[in-house]
Amino acid sequence: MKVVSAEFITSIGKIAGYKDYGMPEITFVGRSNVGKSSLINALTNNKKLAKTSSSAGRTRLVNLFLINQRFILVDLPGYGYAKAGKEAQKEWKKLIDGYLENSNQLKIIFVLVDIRIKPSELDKQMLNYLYFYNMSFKVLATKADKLPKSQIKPSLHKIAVELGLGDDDIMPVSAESKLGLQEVLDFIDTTIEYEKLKPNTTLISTLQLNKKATKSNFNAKKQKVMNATKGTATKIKTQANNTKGAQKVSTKTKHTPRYALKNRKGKK
Ligand SMILES: Nc1nc2c(ncn2[C@@H]2O[C@H](COP(=O)(O)OP(=O)(O)OP(=O)(O)O)[C@@H](O)[C@H]2O)c(=O)[nH]1
Ligand SMILES: [Mg+2]
Repeated sequence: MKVVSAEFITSIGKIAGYKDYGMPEITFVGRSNVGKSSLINALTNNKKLAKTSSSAGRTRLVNLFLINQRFILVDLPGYGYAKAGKEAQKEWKKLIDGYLENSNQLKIIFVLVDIRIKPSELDKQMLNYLYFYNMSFKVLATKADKLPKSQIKPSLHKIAVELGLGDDDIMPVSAESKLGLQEVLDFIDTTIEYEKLKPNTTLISTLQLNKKATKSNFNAKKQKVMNATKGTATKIKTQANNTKGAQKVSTKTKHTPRYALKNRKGKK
């Protein structure tokens, strides 16, 4: 399968906000910082789709992305980020569990583990949970580019033993080197019978309407700023022209939008 389009649908902060879009969902779980959001970006070839960070705890909401107008990739917050504090961890757990319990569209769960790190108790608990509820999953060993080629197989074996799986149940992937990405897409393809899926026209037109609305809001804001600064620019121009020996002021005076000034000031 080839990804030809990827768009952000929505973020959910409370599971009550979860909505069934009537399309297959493919979901990424794993400890914080393991590379879930980066993998979604690499699969869709769009570095800006999901927010990533070198520090753990970046994704705090359930984020949904519409792919090829036919299925949804779901980016979940990570688990096991101790520094986030007990309250935040509890909230994220509620959100992850709530999503797994509530989604009727969940077709595959990709459980991500770092290829260099022994799977944690939380990874094992996640797998037990998925076994218990008979959910389809596949383990992906991330950041494979961080290991020399010769160490990939032995590392996969160690992870498999730790998780009680066969070596073939784990696929190595890398958002950096792109290793395994086509295999992941093909796996999604065969599991959801991609060819048989029809585009969800209601969702697509809602997203297009939202996009248009955002664009026109932006244009209206821009116009307002231009109008507000117009007077100032003319005044400066007149003052400059009135000054003896003044250089000719270009009629293309650049306006600095007020919000840009505000932001810069705030950053100091
Ligand atoms: N070398 C390498 N680095 C990676 C790879 N995937 C992710 N990273 C890095 O790992 C860090 C965490 O990546 P994220 O994608 O934000 O991880 P996450 O699992 O979404 O983290 P949370 O949102 O906190 O749960 C970032 O610095 C990424 O650049 C990979 O395949 N190779
Ligand atoms: Mg993330």
